[in-house]
Amino acid sequence: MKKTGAEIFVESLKQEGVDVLFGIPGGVVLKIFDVLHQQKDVEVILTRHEQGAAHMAEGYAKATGKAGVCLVTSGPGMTNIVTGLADAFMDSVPLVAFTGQVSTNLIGNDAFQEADNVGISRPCTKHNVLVKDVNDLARTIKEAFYIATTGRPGPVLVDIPKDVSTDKAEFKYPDKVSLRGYNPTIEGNKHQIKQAAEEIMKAKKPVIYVGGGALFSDAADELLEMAELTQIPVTMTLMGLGSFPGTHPLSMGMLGMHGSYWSNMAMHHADLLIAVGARFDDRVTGKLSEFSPVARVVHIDIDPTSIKKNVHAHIPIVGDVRSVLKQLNVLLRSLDGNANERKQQLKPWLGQIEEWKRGHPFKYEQDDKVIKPQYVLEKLFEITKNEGIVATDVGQHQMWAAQYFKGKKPRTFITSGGLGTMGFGFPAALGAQRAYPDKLVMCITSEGSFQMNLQELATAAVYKLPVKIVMLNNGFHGMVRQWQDLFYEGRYASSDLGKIPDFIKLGEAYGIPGWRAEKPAEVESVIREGLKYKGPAILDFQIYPFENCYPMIPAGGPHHEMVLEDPPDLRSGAKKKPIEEKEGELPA
Ligand SMILES: Cc1ncc(C[n+]2csc(CCOP(=O)(O)OP(=O)(O)O)c2C)c(N)n1
Repeated sequence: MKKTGAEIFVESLKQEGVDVLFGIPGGVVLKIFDVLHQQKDVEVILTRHEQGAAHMAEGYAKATGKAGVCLVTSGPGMTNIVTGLADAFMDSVPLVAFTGQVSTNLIGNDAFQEADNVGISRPCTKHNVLVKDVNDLARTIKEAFYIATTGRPGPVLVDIPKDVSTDKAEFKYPDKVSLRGYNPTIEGNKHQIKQAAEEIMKAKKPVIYVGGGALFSDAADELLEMAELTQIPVTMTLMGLGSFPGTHPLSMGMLGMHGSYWSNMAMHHADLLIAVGARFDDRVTGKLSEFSPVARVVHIDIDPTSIKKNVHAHIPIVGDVRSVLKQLNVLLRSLDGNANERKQQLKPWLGQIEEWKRGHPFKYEQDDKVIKPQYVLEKLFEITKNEGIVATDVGQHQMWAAQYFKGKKPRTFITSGGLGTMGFGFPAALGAQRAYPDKLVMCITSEGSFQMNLQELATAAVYKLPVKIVMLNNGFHGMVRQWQDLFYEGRYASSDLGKIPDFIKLGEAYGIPGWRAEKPAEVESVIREGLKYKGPAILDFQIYPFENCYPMIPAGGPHHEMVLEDPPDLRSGAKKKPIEEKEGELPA
């Protein structure tokens, strides 16, 4: 029996094992929403903004490794997900976005709510396609999921005109996909892997530098094995956090602009870098001409276009990180005759790293008057025993979360790394919470970012998604204010947000309770109250507004020239403008 395009759409999602999609209806997708409404296998989460839907799908995907799915209407529905597509593209998130389109006979007519969805999304999707015939719909959906989740994952957009959703065709879901020209390499080249193993055993100052690719390929076990076999210290990018246990003795934590002193120094002095699923992003490399000046580079990545893009690789290995590390570990095991000898060989290097660490640990001063953001995060980490999933927004709070919340497990630190999208954190946390309803999910945010998607409080309330919103409220676009303090003589151009709105009252309007801490002594009880509450909750920490995030490599600077603390004139407060209470603003 023939089925409508809308029925084919829903059956195809079921075949892909999709249990939830995020979206908002509109004229051209009403038929699809109507069919979705009449079945129970695929839940529809109605968001309050399409951007929220796209980030929820990303959060779901980042937490599970499965494709996240969103469905929106044509025109403004589609343009509202562009930030989500670009975000997913930069962070290699498997996202399948379905957009409605005007009927095929109207395309190009400037019809109501017509937009060139394929044209607009071309530079920010891994693949996109307009379905012109209902007979192509099932195959196109199969291909979309395949492309989104294989190779280097990424967003795929499928544009479905209204008549395609109402026309009928026989439904047969293809068993497999065959795409000419798309064949991701999985196994690494044996010769190059042997070369890499030899370099690894020879190196005296090696560093394993891990990016998000290690998480996407689920390579945490293989990575741990390699590090322990070779005793090589591991540093992670923001996207790679969680791929290696942050509390492991070989972990150096995050590197880059706000990374640990010791990991950046190790990068600068290394004689060998083993880059694992990382892309040498500028926030990591700093000044390229002075980046790891003496190191030889082994670069493992599934995406051949990432290799040698920014930094020369002496031994390039194209392949799936997990498969390549498995191959490499077999060789390393056979080459490593004497583990003790290996430890002796690296002793001076590991000792040097320890010394850097002891000399310049992460530090902050907490008195009994004003709350420091780092203190809140340390307490939260201690109390939650590193059991939950954290999704962050973008700014200082994101960097502090990366430094102080040393995620132990893969897929528990969800953040917008590449695009740096403020407004990502809260919807992403909701997506992760939908994936794992019984896990503790926290959104670490600040008032600037949170206000970019706060409408999703309604989604949290309606679907009873118990995300804990941990707000490090400094009344500023804090990261912008930090740069203005350091590089613009303290002129706070458009970075002062003030104390508006009152987030506790805002939460009340949505039926979401909140707790506020204004003094350090209140921090612990606010965390405990919020965590005890069964539903979504807002924890509003009124933090010291002028705290700066260190270490910091000034943009374009080399790794060994980190700024470690406020310059003396800043610390004396000479350049700081007092916070004024403005008319119409709510009191702190
Ligand atoms: C959508 C978007 N707009 C602007 C920026 C530029 N930006 C980066 S950090 C930042 C300030 C973030 O402020 P807030 O969310 O309050 O976090 P804080 O730094 O105070 O912790 C801004 C405006 C961005 N990253 N994303």
